[in-house]
Amino acid sequence: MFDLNEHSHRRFNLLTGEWVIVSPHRTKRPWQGQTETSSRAFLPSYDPDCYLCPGNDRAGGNVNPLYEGVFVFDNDFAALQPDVCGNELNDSGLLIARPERGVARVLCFSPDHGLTLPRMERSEIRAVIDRWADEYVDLGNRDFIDHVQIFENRGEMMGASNPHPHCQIWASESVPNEPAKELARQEEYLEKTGGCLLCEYFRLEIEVGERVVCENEFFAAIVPFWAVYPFEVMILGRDHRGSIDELGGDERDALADILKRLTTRYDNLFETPFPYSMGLHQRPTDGREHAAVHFHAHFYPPLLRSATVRKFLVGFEILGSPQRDITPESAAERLRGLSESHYSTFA
Ligand code: H2U
Ligand code: ZN
Repeated sequence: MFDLNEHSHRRFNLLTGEWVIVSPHRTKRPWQGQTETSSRAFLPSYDPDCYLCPGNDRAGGNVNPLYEGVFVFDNDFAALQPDVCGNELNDSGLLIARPERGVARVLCFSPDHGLTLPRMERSEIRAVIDRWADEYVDLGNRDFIDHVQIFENRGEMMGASNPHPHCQIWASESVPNEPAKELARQEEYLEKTGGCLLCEYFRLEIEVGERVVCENEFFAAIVPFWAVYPFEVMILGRDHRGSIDELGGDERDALADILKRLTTRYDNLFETPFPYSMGLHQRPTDGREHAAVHFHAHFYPPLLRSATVRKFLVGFEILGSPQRDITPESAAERLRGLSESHYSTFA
């Protein structure tokens, strides 16, 4: 009998159409790794050398205002620029390139340099969500912008250049690879079944329960059945919404609640600020309806066994397909067992 907890197998990612290899037999007891001594020291509220703190200098002679809530500015080193032009390059169908226009922005969550999402108040996170919605709409409304990607790199391990709580927004002329794959899979499902792939998946996960980390009236944090990263999580909404601007006030509060609770559990896992890349996936902004798209967020954290032992996608994973040892079910169980009070407040 095929046993997901015993036998090597591969799982299908509904959203990308790709497979991940799971090797549960390799770590019968994954939780006996080293434990780190936790650091409860936090960064100061203001850092005179931080280019994101209120009143400080940025590149190119810009100065941050003495902002009080969230603060957004155009990235001084934008990866995409609005004013490139020209034609497609196509040499024998072998060398293909296109100009790509875009806008890159930086969004500070708080003027407080020392805060992080899990240690912010729900009302403060709600203000971030409101701004995400406004930026999605404003940037998406520009005629040359077909997609708005909001994402946060947290921690040096993930390449964040600054610990000040912030995220980035890259709005682009074309739909990037990952959302394009997800769009195709969701459209295919809608066409085949007449239903929404993630509405159905949400219902199934809530019914089964074993991969749910935490939930509230509108949202749940779920370790997806096809997770690649050890503690990968998707935040999924119960109701069908294509983008964050469609969320009502109660739903935005619920999203803030889930973000706080999930990131608190993450920090508590190894009693250390938990690095991750997270981002929102929503409807492209090309003016079409995209009824198939169900708004969600992905969290991809690299840590595996401790504050320093991380998963690397190397070898077979680059050349073949991703692989994991601990099962998504055991990762969810581990996250479920953690407190929703931040470790910095423990006695
Ligand atoms: P990351 O920590 O995720 O790298 O985001 C910080 C961004 O801030 C980064 O994209 C930008 C960098 O280009 N930045 C400015 O826009 N102005 C500055 O003065 C420094 C950094
Ligand atoms: Zn700062």
